[in-house]
Amino acid sequence: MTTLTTTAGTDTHCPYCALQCAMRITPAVAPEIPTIEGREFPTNRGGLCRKGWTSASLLGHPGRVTTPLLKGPDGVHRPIEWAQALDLIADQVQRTRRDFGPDAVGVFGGGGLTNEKAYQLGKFTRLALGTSRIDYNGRFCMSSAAAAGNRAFGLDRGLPFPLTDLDTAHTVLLLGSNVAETMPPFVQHLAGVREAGGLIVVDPRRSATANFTADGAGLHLQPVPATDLVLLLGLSHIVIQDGLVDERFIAERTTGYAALARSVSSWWPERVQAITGVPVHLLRETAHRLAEGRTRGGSYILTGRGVEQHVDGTDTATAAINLALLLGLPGSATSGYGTLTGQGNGQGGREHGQKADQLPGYRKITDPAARAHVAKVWGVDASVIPGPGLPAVELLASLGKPDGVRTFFIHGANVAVSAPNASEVLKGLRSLDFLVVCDFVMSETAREADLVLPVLQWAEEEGTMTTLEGRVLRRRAAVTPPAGARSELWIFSELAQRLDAPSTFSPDPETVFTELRAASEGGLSDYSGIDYALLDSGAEAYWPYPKGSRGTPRLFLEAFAHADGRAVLTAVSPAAVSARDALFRGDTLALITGRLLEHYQSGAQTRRVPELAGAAPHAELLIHPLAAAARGILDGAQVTIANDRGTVRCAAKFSTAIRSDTVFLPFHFPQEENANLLTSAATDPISGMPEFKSASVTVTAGALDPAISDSVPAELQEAS
Ligand SMILES: Nc1nc2c(c(=O)[nH]1)N[C@H]1C(S)=C(S)[C@@H](COP(=O)(O)OP(=O)(O)OC[C@H]3O[C@@H](n4cnc5c(=O)[nH]c(N)nc54)[C@H](O)[C@@H]3O)O[C@H]1N2
Ligand SMILES: Nc1nc2c(c(=O)[nH]1)N[C@H]1C(S)=C(S)[C@@H](COP(=O)(O)OP(=O)(O)OC[C@H]3O[C@@H](n4cnc5c(=O)[nH]c(N)nc54)[C@H](O)[C@@H]3O)O[C@H]1N2
Ligand code: SF4
Ligand SMILES: [Mo]
Repeated sequence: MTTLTTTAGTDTHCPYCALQCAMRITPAVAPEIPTIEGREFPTNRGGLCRKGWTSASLLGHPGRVTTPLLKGPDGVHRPIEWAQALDLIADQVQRTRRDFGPDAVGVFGGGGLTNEKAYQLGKFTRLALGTSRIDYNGRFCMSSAAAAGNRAFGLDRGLPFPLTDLDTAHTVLLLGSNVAETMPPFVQHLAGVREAGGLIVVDPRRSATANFTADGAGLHLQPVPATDLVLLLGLSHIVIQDGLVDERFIAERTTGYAALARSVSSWWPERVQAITGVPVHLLRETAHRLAEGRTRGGSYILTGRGVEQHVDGTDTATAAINLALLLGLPGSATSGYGTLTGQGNGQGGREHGQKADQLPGYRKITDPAARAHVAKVWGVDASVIPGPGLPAVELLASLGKPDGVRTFFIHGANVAVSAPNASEVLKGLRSLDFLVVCDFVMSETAREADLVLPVLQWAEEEGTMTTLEGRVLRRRAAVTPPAGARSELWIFSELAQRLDAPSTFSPDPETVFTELRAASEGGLSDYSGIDYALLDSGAEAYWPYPKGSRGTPRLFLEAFAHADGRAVLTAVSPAAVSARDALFRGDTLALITGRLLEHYQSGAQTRRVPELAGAAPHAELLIHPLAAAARGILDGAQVTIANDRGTVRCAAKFSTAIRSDTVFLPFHFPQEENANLLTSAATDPISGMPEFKSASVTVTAGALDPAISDSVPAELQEAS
C-alpha cells in the first residue's frame, strides 16, 4: 500500500466526468483513504455522485501499477527500470520508422487528459515521433456533436452558456441523455423546469431521467432506437407548419432556411409517428411547448450520446440544431442549444491537438496559416509538421496491417473494452510489433501491452481541465504519488530527448500551459488570456479568452463564428439502412448501450473501487418481460446475446421501462460481458463516430450452447 502523506486538504475537481464537480481532498495516513468532501461550485453546488465520493480509493489502491512492466516471451509482465524502459521505446520507435516509415508509429489519446497533457501529446506525436497517426477516444464521444456545432455555428463548445442558465428555463428538451445517472449533481439545474412541467426526455428507455417526467410533470418520448433524426425532422415540420418559426431571427441571423423548409416538408407528423412510434400528439405538444418557452423563462435543446453515437449522428445533432435555430434559441441570453460533453476534459481534450486533423487552439492541421502559427511557437519549420492522420476507428483498424501502425502508444483509453467491434480491436492490438500503454491500473488494454508505464493520477499532479461549459479550471496535486510512477509530461520530455526532437518538451505543467496559450492564440479556442494565477484567484475563465479580454461565458449573443456571422441551417436526412444494422429481422431485438450510475466508461477505474464494484458487479441485460416471455427467459437467468460480430453472456433483468423491441446493455464490463463485442465499427461519414447506440441482436435463454461456445475466441475467456 502506498503511503499518502501531505499537509492539509486541497481544493480540486473530480477525476471523472465533464461536470468537474468541485471537491476537497484531505490526505490520510495509509492504509486510510483520503477523505473527499463536495465543495461549492456552480456546476455541482456542493454535490458529488457516488463515483466522486469514492474516487480517492483508487489513489493508494493495491492493484496500482508502480513500476514500468515489460512483457516477457512467456506473456508475463515483469518490473524494469525507467531508464531501460525509455531506451527500449526510443530504439523501437527508431527501428519502426527506419523499416516502415514514420506513419508506422501511432498514438491514441484520451479525453481525460489535462489540457497540458493533451497538448503535449499532440506536439510529441508530430515532432518527436514524426507521425501523423494520432487520434483519441473523444472520437467515440463528442465527434458528431462537435462536427454539427462546427457546421452550424462555426465553433464547437459543448454548452455555449453557463450551466446555471438552465435553472430558470421553462422548457428543456433532452435528447438521448441520462443525466440522472451520468451527471447526478446536474439534476439540480433541472429542478425549475421540472417544477414548471417542462422537461421533455427522448429515450427508448424510461431512464432515471425520463422518470422525472412521470405523473404528467413533463413528457417522455420513447422512440424506436436510431430514429431520432426522423423525430427531429418531424418537429421542425410542425414548427414551420404551425407558424412557430422565429422569422426575424431566421432572416437576420441564419442562412439556408428555404432549402431546410423544403427538406422537412414531407416529414408530416403521421409519417414520423409510423417510423419512430412517437404519437402525433406528443410531437405537437413538444414543438408547441418549446415555442411557448421562449418568452416564459427560456427553452433549451440539449443532446447526449444517445442521439449522437450513430452513423448519422452528425446529421441528427444538426437536425437538433436546426430545430433550435427555427425557434430562435441559439444566440439568445435566455434560451439555447447545447451538447453535454462527457469525459473530464472532453472539451479541452478536443481543442489542443490530439485529434487527427487538428493543431492547438482548435486549428485545422491542413490550414497553412494555422501550421505557420503553431510552427513558430514550436520553433520549427511548418513543413516538419505532418498532415492529417486517421480517425480512431480507422486508426485501430490499421493496427498490425501492412502499411498500418506497428508501434502504438496509448494514453488514457481502454480500447480493448470501449472501442466498437472489440474482438477485432483486440486482434489488432495483438498483431502490433510493440504496444506501450501508459496507465495507473492494469486495464484490459494494459494487459495486452509489451510495456506498461505507470503514470500519475488526478490528485497527484497539477494541470487544467475545461468543463462541459467551456470553463477552464485548475486541477491540483493533493497527495504524494507512489515512488515509481511518473508524470506523462516527464515521459514525453525524456523520450523527446532520446529521439532528438526538434523542439523543447518541458515536464512542468505551468510551462506547458504557457506554451499552449501561445499556440492557441488567435485560434477558435483561444486560451491566451488565461494563466495559473488567474485560475487560482477563482476567476471564471470561459474560452475564447484572448489576452486583454474577460473571457466568454455566453457565445453567439452578437454573432455566430462563421465569417458572415450567421448560423447555417443544413438540410439533412436519415442514413440508409445499408449503413447500419437493420434492427428488426425475424426475431431480432434492437440493442442499445449506455451507462450505469456506478461505473465509469470501460470500468477500468470504477471496477476497482470496492463500493462501486459491490453495487454493480456484472453486466445485466435490461429486457421487457414480454420480449423475455417470448424467448422463455426468466428474470435474473443467464442469457446469450449474439450477432454476426460476437456473443455476450450475462444475466437478464426484467424491466417495463424499456420498449419490448429493444434491450439495453451497459458497456462497463470486460470479456464475455463486453457490450462492444456486439457493436458495429460502421462510422458516421462526417465525424468518424461509430454506431454504439444501435445494433441488431438475438437474445436466447441460457448459457452458450456448445456450438456457439466453440466460436468464442480464446482471448475473451477470463484473463489470468
Ligand atoms: N455514471 C457514468 N457517468 C458518466 C460516464 C460513465 O461512463 N458513467 N461517462 C461520461 C461520458 S464520457 C459521457 S460521453 C457521458 C454520457 O452521458 P449520456 O449521454 O447521458 O449517457 P449514455 O448512457 O451513454 O446515453 C444516454 C441515453 O441514451 C439512450 N439511448 C440509447 N440509444 C438511443 C437512441 O437511439 N436514441 C435516443 N434518443 N436515446 C438513446 C440510452 O437509453 C441512455 O439512457 O456520461 C459521462 N458521465
Ligand atoms: N458500447 C458503447 N461503447 C462506448 C460508449 C457507449 O456509450 N457505448 N461510449 C464511448 C464514449 S462516450 C467514451 S468517452 C469512450 C471511453 O472509453 P475509454 O477510452 O476506454 O475510457 P476509460 O474507461 O475512461 O479509459 C481511460 C483509461 O485511461 C486511464 N487513465 C485515466 N486518466 C489517465 C491519465 O491521465 N493518463 C493516462 N495515461 N491514463 C489515464 C484509466 O485508468 C483507464 O484505463 O467509450 C466509448 N465506448
Ligand atoms: S457527476 Fe461527474 S464530476 Fe461530479 S462527482 Fe460524479 S463523476 Fe465526478
Ligand atoms: Mo464520452
